[in-house]
Amino acid sequence: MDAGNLLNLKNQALAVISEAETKKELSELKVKFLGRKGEVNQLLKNLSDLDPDQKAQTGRLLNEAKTAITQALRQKTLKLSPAPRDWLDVTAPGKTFPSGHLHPITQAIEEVSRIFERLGFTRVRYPEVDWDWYVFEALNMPEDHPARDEWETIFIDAEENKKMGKMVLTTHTSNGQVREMERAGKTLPGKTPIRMLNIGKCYRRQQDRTHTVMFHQFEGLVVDRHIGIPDLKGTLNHFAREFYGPKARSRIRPFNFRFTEPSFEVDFSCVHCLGRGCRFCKSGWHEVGGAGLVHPNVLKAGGLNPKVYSGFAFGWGIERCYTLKPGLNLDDIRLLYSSNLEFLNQF
Ligand code: FA5
Repeated sequence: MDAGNLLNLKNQALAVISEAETKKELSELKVKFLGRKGEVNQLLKNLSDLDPDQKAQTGRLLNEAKTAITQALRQKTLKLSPAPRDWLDVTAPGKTFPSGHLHPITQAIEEVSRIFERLGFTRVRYPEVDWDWYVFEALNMPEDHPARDEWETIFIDAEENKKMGKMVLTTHTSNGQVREMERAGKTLPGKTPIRMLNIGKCYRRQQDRTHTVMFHQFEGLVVDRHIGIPDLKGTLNHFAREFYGPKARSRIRPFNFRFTEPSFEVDFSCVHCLGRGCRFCKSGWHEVGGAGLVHPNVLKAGGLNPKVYSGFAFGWGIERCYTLKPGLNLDDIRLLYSSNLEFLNQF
């Protein structure tokens, strides 16, 4: 065995390996050249017959041939293996793009509007920066009347108007009452009735778990001939059932507002215990706002004759009404305006 024979063996092996077309052929070639009784091993066994110089040189050449054949076999095996294809699962759900949603209070405003629209109320919006006249004076709260103190008003640094007084950020949506009477008087002379739903932002200098500086109210105003407390009570109960569920009820308690007579505080039954009293509500009821029959002085300020017309009005906080819904149990309304997406994404 000389170096030339070894080179031949190596070249012959590399040639047939490169021409092999199947994996089966390759495994046969592996046995033929590298197997226990294969050609390379046969030659290795014969090494002991050689003299020491030849032994070293032939051994090195044999190892080189063995390495080259092994590598050629590995490469050709890879070539004959089918390339892994990109996996496409046509049944997998598609990728959805994140999309936003309406703020929970906007959703609540929509829901409240739908409930009253079905009763024939028309949604309106009146200024959120308004004259003292519409916010207080026309509502039977003359300047310096102590009742004004409860409204923790934010005043605008603007020129005063002789008749209308100072400008304020509206403390309640009741500013829409006289504005609506004026509008109805102009556009429907002699044809009042009014069924108004005024929803807007309100502002007061208050901030704690149940109060925010900016909040929303919705104001209902109905004016017609022969409107009385049963009309108010029926409307309250209808809203309670539609907004909180068929078993919900409303309750009115005597109170004092300058612009309604008589005046009431309005409660809705607790959604958890339906008025029996539980850990969540204590008394069975939650207060949401005020209501009453429109005061004759307010009708007069709106240009309507109190001997002909009567009406009822109510005004509630949207945040307050919304947080009493079943399953919400939100004990700090400031979270609604915290821009905390982890919280808001739940709605
Ligand atoms: C009023 O604002 C009257 N205008 C309601 C009214 C209308 C009475 C028509 C009669 C006829 P009051 O100040 O109680 O009333 O506020 C009503 C509701 O607004 C409260 O019960 C509460 O739900 C909500 N509210 C008041 N202040 C805040 C505040 N700072 N943050 C959040 N909600 C508030």
